[in-house]
Amino acid sequence: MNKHVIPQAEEPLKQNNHQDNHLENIRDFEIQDYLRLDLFPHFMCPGCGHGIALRALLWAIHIQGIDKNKLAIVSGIGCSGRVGTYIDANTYHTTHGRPLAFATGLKMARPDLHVVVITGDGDCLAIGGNHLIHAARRNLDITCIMLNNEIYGMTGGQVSPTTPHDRFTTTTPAGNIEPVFDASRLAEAAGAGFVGREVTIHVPRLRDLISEGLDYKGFSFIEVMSDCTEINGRKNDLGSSSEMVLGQTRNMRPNEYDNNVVDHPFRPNSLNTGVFVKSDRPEYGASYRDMVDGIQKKQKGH
Ligand SMILES: Cc1ncc(C[n+]2csc(CCOP(=O)(O)OP(=O)(O)O)c2C)c(N)n1
Ligand code: SF4
Ligand SMILES: [Mg+2]
Repeated sequence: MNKHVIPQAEEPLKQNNHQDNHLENIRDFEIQDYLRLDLFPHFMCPGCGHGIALRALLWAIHIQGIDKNKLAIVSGIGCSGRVGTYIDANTYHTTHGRPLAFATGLKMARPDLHVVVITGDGDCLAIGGNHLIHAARRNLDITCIMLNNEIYGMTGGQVSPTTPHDRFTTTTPAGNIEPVFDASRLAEAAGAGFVGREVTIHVPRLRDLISEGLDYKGFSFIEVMSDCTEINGRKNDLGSSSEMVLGQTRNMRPNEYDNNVVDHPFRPNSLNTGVFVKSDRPEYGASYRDMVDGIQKKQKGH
């Protein structure tokens, strides 16, 4: 497709008929159909979890049967943000911390597009934290994929709001003493209609979580526990990339085991996985359009 042309506005999105061919779509997924292969080789370090998350996202897009001409990927700055530029769709690589603000404008102007934000823990929770809170509060129909590698990867490994206690970073040379921000609980408290978390080691579970988030009509926040092998891993002796990915299973507990999780200081029972919230809150774009319709009818004297 021509990546520079954004199609004209049409009716707001309608439900996909994806349910019927769900299984077929799982099987016939070919990742290269969704990538800008002319940009390869990509920038990611070997073993980086962001690549696994990208695969899961593209697979979910395929399962949902989303037309690439109707897909807008909005990303911020960071290794996470650069991931979006490899997707063969309408891509919008914005400024650090602001992809949700750009995505909000885009979705309001073009309700016919599926708008997906790819952001990082620094991008979304530090400089962009305010935008996350308000995007969740409004419940506009955007899917936000936050790649949480617990570090500022792109800029060489500074501490982020999700860096675990005692972790060494370039800005915490004696170990991090700040408590950890729980992004999913923050999004939930702010009102996000759909919230879920998954690890990259379980690709089918991650794919299905993202797929459910894409299908949700409202603000869906999906926290992907990713790994920065090169910076975070090396500095903290976390082992090879496969050891880091396997380590995710030690820290995570599926949601259904909620009553049986092992407490961990600064991560008390909170890093479970699965769908945490799926509500029927009104979607902001639809409410806004209804309001405008009402005003216009009144002005016309109906
Ligand atoms: C306004 C502004 N401030 C700071 C930066 C520098 N900067 C670029 S990426 C980044 C952090 C990225 O971390 P994260 O969002 O977690 O993404 P990751 O690289 O870990 O995937 C920072 C601070 C910038 N580009 N713009
Ligand atoms: S620096 Fe870290 S986050 Fe960035 S590509 Fe390398 S491993 Fe991934
Ligand atoms: Mg990060």
